Amino acid sequence: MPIENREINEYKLVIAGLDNAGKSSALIALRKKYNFYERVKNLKPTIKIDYSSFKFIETYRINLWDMGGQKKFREIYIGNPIYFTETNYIYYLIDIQDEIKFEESVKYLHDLLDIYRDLDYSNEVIICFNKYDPKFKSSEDFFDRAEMIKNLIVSQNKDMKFKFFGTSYYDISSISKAISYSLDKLLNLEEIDVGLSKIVNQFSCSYAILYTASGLIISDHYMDVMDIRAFEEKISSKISEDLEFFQRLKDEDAKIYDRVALSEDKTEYVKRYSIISGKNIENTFYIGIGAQTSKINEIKIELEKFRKILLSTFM
Ligand SMILES: Nc1nc2c(ncn2[C@@H]2O[C@H](COP(=O)(O)OP(=O)(O)OP(=O)(O)O)[C@@H](O)[C@H]2O)c(=O)[nH]1
Ligand SMILES: [Mg+2]
Repeated sequence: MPIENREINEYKLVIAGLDNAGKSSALIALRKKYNFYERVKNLKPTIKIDYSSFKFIETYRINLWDMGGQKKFREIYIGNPIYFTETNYIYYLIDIQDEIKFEESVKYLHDLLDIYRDLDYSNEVIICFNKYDPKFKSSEDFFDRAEMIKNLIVSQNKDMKFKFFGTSYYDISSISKAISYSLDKLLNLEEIDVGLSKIVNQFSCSYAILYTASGLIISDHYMDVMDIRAFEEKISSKISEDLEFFQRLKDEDAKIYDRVALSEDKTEYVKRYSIISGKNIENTFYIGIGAQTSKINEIKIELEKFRKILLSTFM
């Protein structure tokens, strides 16, 4: 079958919220992280929606709609529900630091929910209490604020389902957790996500990351909080380095499918998987893991079992 005719599944995620809620920042963090270099363009510059799109693996494309939140734009969207058709998941960001705007934010959310009701949206509405920076994690005041808004939203919209997250640009995994929630459901990645998180917990790994040959992260779990800069320095450069390494091996036709880097008591291990789908499309995946050296042999055994999960997900 010619490549052009291959079926690509398209998914639409809408990111909305008041101006200054941190939508674009969260997406920039994700973009760096997921490395979706593919295409970033403005759909309609006057209306200020940033549209970006990335191909997850060969057969899936995710389209992200970043709905600029200034009042004049909100009015336009509310008057033109067409923007929201065919949404797979709506993410609504509320700036948890900006108490003065809570009322306005809940009001805009309700306007959007009315539109989604008419469109028969049936997935969960994902609410992110954004700017919930690590330093506020143990703050009772912030917890109470979030609970208050949560109760308000749930009690006034009993016909809809909600999922709540606390997110921050200063904790990259909080953003990826929120985005993974919908991707897991849309792309059936739940088994992968659970499997990888189990490995991290069982072997106290500092990280475990599943990514593709283009460096796109499919699932990642960390022991510690990491902000976007730390992520850039550590993980992102590690991924490019490992991808280069495996590319060189491939060029030389070497049949080597893993890599170990030792440093004192820590070891970084990477394993390459090649999964051939039913349509004869080859998808290459890598799992990178950081752990104590004494645990690496057991981890290798676990990772061999992981192949089964990849096969069942991507066949
Ligand atoms: N403390 C903190 N500040 C953040 C966070 N995310 C974003 N900001 C700051 O919030 C401001 C607004 O961020 P944007 O991402 O431009 O907000 P937006 O929601 O895209 O705004 P519009 O495009 O007008 O709708 C910027 O100054 C960011 O640096 C966060 O997690 N924590
Ligand atoms: Mg923005």
